[in-house]
Amino acid sequence: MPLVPIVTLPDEKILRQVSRPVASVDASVARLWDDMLETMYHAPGIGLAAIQIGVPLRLIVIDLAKDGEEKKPVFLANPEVIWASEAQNDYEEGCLSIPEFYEMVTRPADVKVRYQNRRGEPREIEASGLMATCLQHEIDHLNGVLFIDHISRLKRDRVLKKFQKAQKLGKL
Ligand code: GNR
Ligand code: NI
Repeated sequence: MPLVPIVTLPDEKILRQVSRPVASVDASVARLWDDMLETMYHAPGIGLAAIQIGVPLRLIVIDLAKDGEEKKPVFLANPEVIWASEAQNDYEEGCLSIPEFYEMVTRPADVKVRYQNRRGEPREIEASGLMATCLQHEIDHLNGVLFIDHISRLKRDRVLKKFQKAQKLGKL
């Protein structure tokens, strides 16, 4: 199973795309999920959206297992937030598409997400804590939204500029 390069800033042409739903969870989707999972584990990261490897489909993988714990990957197709709590939570977020940048983000503390699993069956998951944050972060990716869109404009513009400059200097 191949490791796939992760798309990073300043490549907003890819990262800002709105991904399209998968019509059916078939063998090609399973293969893509497996490539995403391997790429995510290698990075390492706790979640990955297909657009981060350049594929504009509404597919996510998440695995919150810590180093040395048994892996428990979750595969989600066409995920939708169907409920979000009023209560908010702050979490210091990072993103494999924005390497080495971390900032506090406020989001709903608890969410309910509807999706299709690896067999194409409809499922719902109610999540809190890091899982709730990660689900929202990944679903944002499917809509072309990055976590820096949830921080101040000053900080966002600063990080965008940094990546644009790094590319111009041949450092990306
Ligand atoms: O690996 C990741 N860690 C993380 C930490 C806090 C909030 C969100 C995340 S997701 C990120 C991987 C990633 O970029 N997924 O899109
Ligand atoms: Ni991300």
